[in-house]
Amino acid sequence: MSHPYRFDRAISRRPGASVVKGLRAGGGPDPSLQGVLAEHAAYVAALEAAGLKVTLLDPLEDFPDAIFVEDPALVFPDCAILLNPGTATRAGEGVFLRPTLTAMFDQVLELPEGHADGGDVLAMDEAVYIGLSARTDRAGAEALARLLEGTGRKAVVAETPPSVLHLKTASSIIDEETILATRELAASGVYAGYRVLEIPKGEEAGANVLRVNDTIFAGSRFPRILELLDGHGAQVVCLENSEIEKIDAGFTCMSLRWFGG
Ligand code: CIR
Repeated sequence: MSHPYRFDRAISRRPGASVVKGLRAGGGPDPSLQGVLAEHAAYVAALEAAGLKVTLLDPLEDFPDAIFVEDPALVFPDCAILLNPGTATRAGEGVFLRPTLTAMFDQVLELPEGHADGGDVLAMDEAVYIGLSARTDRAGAEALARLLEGTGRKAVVAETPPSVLHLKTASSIIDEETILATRELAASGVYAGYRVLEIPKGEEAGANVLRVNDTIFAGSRFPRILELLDGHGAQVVCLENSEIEKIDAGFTCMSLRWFGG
């Protein structure tokens, strides 16, 4: 079985100049290219500092959102799954990930129908949660659940609050037993059986944090989340994401991570 946060390998993609035209749900200005490049480089450096060997792919200028490699694919120690992102401008990204995944994984499965974004998938040891969202439809979620079940994993399809982009925009893995989630998502009961740390009111935008080995990457502008994680005994790595955030980036979405052994 996979482990929810022990990783030694990652794939990430360098931003190209077109990244400033990335999608954003709430409108707003373009991020600065220099800012995105600096924040992305710091993120990759933090993955390396956490002990991961990072394969850095070249920019894809035709796909402004291609740095979010977690959306077109899912990876586990024993297999990768090419998904089908639920927004037209991102539909072609998987083609450019396939050669890397084929080189690195014995088995590369493919979503046979529907749409699903990796941002809607939160993988714990006991179950893989798949959120229904504007990007992940029921046909895609159920097809993905069947694929996961075929690899011996349990899959749970869940509703995601309508206001959030992805399931992991509103929830993150903290440890084997603990999930950080917005109050709204916690109240849905999807994570029943886990300890749920609720996001302090007003800091919902910081709900996407990334547990990597002994550390948790979190946004520097969410002091109450930082305090909550600190109180939980987590070793927090504070990262600046004020520019990448303008195109709705979180920390989980900028890499694919797995334990290769
Ligand atoms: C998008 O809207 O697709 C990108 N601008 C942001 C994707 C972020 N991905 C994620 O949270 N998994």
